Amino acid sequence: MQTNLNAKRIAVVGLGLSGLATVRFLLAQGVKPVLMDSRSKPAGLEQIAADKVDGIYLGEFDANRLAQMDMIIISPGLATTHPAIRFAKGQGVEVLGDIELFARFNQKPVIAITGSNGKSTVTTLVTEMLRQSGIKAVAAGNIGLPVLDALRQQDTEIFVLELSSFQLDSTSSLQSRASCLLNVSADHLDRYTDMAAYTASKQRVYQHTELAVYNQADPLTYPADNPDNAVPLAISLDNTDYGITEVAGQLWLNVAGEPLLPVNQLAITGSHNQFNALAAAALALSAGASRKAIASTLRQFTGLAHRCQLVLAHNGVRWVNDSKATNIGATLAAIAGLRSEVTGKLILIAGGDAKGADLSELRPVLARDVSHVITLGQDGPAIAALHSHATQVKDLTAAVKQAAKLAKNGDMVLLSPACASLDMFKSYAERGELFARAVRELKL
Ligand code: UMA
Ligand code: ADP
Repeated sequence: MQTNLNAKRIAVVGLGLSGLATVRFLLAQGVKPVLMDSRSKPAGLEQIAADKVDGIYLGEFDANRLAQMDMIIISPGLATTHPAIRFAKGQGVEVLGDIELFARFNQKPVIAITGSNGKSTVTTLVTEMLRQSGIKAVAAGNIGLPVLDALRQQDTEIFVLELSSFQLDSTSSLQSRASCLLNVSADHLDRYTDMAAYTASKQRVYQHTELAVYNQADPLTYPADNPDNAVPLAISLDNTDYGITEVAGQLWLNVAGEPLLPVNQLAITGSHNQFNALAAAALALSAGASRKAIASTLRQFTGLAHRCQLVLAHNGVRWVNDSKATNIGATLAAIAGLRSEVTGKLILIAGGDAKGADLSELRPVLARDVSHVITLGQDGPAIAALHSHATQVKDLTAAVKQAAKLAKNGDMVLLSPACASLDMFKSYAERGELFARAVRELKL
């Protein structure tokens, strides 16, 4: 379904990475959009020549101006429930996101991946499995490359899209060869009214798909509504077709009912990553990847930066950067995956912006598996209150120094914040880099 954009008055609302890509796309289509951003100086605005567009409006959104549009293309960082957007919608203005626009112009097959955690890992794995099979695959969406920039790459054979709940909220006609909801755990509850609303948003990934890959161990991922009669495919570590099986006393990844490779040959660690590997294999296989390429990718891929990454082993202490753990589910997975590898104490550094989550879900695991918690950021005190050995510090450098005082031979210090970084850092990546630098300085 293509939309004729030319005769339309279009506003691009939000001028971040995806908003700017949308503007570039519209200009290439011969459309002169109106641009709006609630910030007074959105970074990157200088990339747009003011005379090429139909006006740039910064600061509070003008609902009446929005209501004069035919179409609003809204950025994922802005809720579709924003009062000015809601008002315009009520006046009959069409509101959609960059993924929806992509869907209306894209002609290539799509694999769509969402979930509270593991999206980037699975998206990267699927893309690499396809590439190693000789298929020109491009990863785009929440992983970083805006989909409308990706659309310009003419020789792409398949798009592997990482989709956030925010992106799914403003998408309605994306067709996919296969899609996957990896897991649902509390996240973004500062934007959704409750878990049911957040889950419903994640479930949208199954809307128009041929193969619905879900997590058998997580009922919230079961395709609830299946309008296009998608084939459901269950994945879990104890599933017989896509799971872990024993072959001659050794554990193997079983893919489509046949052993693919021994678990100890996987380059990524932790049971959550075994699940990610199985989900990626199912998705890649559905898009034509070979079993050989799937196995070789899984042998080579050592994981993305800032996800349970070993920064330093020094004086018998291992320092692990899991800065990408921006919600409780990710931190629980990191602790579950790493605890058995630690002979001594596990010291956790956590805290930041919890995005409205109920942090008390961490309490039993902290009590059982973590010896000391060092907390920082706006929701640090709430985490500190969950543990009898907790220290609140002013910043990450102080956290590393405090951990160095506590850690002994055999211990692990894990940065896995269970919170977004934005109260103290530009991004989770900046937080992880600062942690790694502070840790390496301990050796000097
Ligand atoms: N903002 C305003 N006013 C505006 C527009 C945006 O204050 O008028 C704020 C937003 O609230 C947000 C920030 O600016 O804090 C960026 O928002 P955006 O919608 O402009 O974001 P983009 O730069 O376009 O980046 C988005 C995704 N970001 C979000 O959804 C918040 C990126 O995912 C994605 O890589 C990019 O599009 C390309 O597709 C990042 C992310 O944090 C990694 N995603 C969240 C997550 O993974 O938890 C959902
Ligand atoms: P996302 O893109 O969804 O944020 P990532 O692959 O970047 O996911 O991983 C983010 C965090 O979630 C990391 O801290 C990682 O250790 C954890 N994680 C990865 N896969 C899973 C999973 N399947 N279940 C729970 N946690 C996971």
